[in-house]
Amino acid sequence: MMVACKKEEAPKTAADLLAERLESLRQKGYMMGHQDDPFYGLTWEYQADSSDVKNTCGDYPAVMGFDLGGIEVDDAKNLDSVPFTRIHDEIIAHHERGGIVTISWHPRNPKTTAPRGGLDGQKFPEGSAWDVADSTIVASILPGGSEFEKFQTWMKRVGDFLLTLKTKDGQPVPVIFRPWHENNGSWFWWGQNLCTDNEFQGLWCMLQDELNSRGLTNLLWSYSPNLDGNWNEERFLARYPGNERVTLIGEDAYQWGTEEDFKRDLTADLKFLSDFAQKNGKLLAMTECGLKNMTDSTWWTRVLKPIMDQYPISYFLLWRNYKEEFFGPAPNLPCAADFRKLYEAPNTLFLKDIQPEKGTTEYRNSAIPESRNNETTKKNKINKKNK
Ligand code: BMA
Repeated sequence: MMVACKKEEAPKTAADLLAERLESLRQKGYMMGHQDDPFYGLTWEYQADSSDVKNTCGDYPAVMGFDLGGIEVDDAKNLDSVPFTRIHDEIIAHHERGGIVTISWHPRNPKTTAPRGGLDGQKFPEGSAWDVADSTIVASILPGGSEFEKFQTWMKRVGDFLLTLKTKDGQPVPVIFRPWHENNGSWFWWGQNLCTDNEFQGLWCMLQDELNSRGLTNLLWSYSPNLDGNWNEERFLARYPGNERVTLIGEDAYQWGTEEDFKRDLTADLKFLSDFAQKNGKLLAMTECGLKNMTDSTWWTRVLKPIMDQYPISYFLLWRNYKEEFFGPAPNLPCAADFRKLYEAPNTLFLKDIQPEKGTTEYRNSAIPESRNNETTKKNKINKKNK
């Protein structure tokens, strides 16, 4: 007798479930994100449960961004002086409260960093990710290069850290992982003029293969060049690692120059990226963005939002609130009112907006506290949305 043999489907990984969650949340709107949100703000640092976003609008960002720069040389703190133990704990805390985590990595320059690593918090440029004096760095860490062995150790340390991102019951925390960003600019040692297209793709694959070999199936890989203004398929594909290696595409888009230039470039780019994402089945995001020090207090709702509203982005991530250089809100800043307007908009999603509704799929490993679900339904903007 012939027995029909049903092909076993591979079980969904934490990254697959995160991709599904992002896809489904996109139907509600786009999420607000903030780099280094729980560590420090404009007037405080390292206070439990504080956040400039929460202190301004009453809710945490849906997405929090963290950076691993420094882990490669075994530093105790990252390049922005945040202890890795703290980064570890806050990543898990944000996941446990139902939030989404994204991680970037600004590794030191493998050729010029001090032999035994660097000093915690070492900054620009010598030895850092921004040290671009030598344009052979990527070549030097690929197989056969002089720094190959060293970089293997560096990647191993990244893997070691990522493997510690587990919930209390041992489940891996899903992470949007975004290495080698802004690679179409030439300010990082992996940038446009610092390596060939082949070398860049070799670099991407080397890291991805290494982390895959560690069993890190919780990483959702994100490819994010910088604001360009001139994308076309040929230029974009030149360094794109390939559809099978990327789940989310996006770009880092700051307004450094005039508002007109920014609006024109961002509109052109999001048109290109959203078409590409749709054609290739990718998620889309503004992986970093902002206006330095919010010199225009209505920038979010007047400049950024009308553009974001037109494209199917999953989230936008404002960069960190550091004293000399901030991109997010804080309660006493002139931009606070505009941020609250952004928060009240029906299509912007904060932490409470992304909690699964009762009786629907659980995206997380741990249950959501009842009270938080109730809070969600009470919130004005949600009621507005349900009308
Ligand atoms: C840059 C600046 C730096 C910081 C780096 C990594 O854009 O904010 O001060 O060290 O990002 O977070």
